[in-house]
Amino acid sequence: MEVDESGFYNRLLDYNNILFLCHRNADPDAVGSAYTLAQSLGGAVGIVDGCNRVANTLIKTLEIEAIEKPNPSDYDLTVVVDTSTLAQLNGIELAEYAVIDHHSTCAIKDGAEFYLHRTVSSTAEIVFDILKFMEAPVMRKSAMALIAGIITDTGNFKYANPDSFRTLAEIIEVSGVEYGEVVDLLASTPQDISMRIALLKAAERAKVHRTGNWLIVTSTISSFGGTAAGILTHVGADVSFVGTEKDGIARISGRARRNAIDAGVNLGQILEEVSKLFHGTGGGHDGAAGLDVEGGDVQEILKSCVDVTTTKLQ
Ligand SMILES: [Mn+2]
Repeated sequence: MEVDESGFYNRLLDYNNILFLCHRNADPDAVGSAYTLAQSLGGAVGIVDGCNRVANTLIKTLEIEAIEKPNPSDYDLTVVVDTSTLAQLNGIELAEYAVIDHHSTCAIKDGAEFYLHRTVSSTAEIVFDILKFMEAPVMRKSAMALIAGIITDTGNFKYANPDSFRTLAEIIEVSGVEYGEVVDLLASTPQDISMRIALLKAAERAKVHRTGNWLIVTSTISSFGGTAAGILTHVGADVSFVGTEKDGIARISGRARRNAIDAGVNLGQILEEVSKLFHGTGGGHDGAAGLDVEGGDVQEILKSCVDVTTTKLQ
């Protein structure tokens, strides 16, 4: 059942013991949203399978308590946060669950008791709306976590819209947190050498596919696919796809520049479409998305990503 902010809050009041669960490789939007909900409504933050670098920095700096690999059956309700597919939860067994999400496609809501789904730029913005409805104070650490979620999910505001800025301004106003504090927190994330090597390899292996004046770039590395795809768009790609393969699972991260999005590229839809061709799962945002295929051939999937994207750019 679909609910709005007030419905979401009211339904949560029926449960005592709630787990706010983040997708695997949790990002600041997932962690910040789960943490703020847990603080304001009571409950625990769960991490299904690790965090990305920036989210780890957030957890350390704000001293956020998170349970690694929790068992949903230990809770009355699991609230799946910032997650659009069950695959992003590594197929974990969910008992009774609710969903709060902002991705353009959200398959996981189908099995939920209730869900709050808005296609805004971050889950953090929806969470802030819930706090407003509750007339709950926005505590300092929650405010920092929500702002971090907005900054990272909008790609440093590259994919932001007026509402992202408006919500950011409101959070700053009601919490007293300074924007620069959060920027400093995010900038303190260490860049480790294995990541820098991986990114340089992605650049070295880049293949350029030209269609008209559009450049679609593909590459492969062993990890940091999302970061690498972002870097490729910074150095000239309009759309980039980076494939990684681990434990028999082929994973593609895609990124698109604003001009490609304006020309009709929606990576969330494209990667969902391609994932279906290979019996996998995929989705995300216009400008940043991913897919997963068990036992898939990375090169074949990358080719399909380029083909489908090319048809959108005709
Ligand atoms: Mn998000």
